[in-house]
Amino acid sequence: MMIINLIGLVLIALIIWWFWLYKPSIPLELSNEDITIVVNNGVYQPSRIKVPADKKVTLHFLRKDASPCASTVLFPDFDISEELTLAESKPIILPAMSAGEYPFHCPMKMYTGILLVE
Ligand SMILES: [Cu+2]
Repeated sequence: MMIINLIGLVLIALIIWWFWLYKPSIPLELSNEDITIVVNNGVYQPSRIKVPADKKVTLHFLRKDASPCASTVLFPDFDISEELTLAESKPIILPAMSAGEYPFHCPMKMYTGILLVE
């Protein structure tokens, strides 16, 4: 009984670590005109995106994860909430932004990313 409880606790800890604490160490900064962000395995790839200030930017979200978690992406600073269709590239047009950091994420913040506007 003890052992089973312990295994359960370890699993819960792993799940929390994966979804909320784990930050991939891969270089994830991208600055480009045409940015595609792949939504898969609990991460946006890339998840740190450099974009120029005072310019409209289009991000293309390509969702590969079938879980409902991956189906919506939010940009809270701009009141943007977009549905992503599985295996389709969805363009999201962002307004011209002033320099700063703007997060984006799924409704439960399991998927998280950040826009670095400079
Ligand atoms: Cu989620």
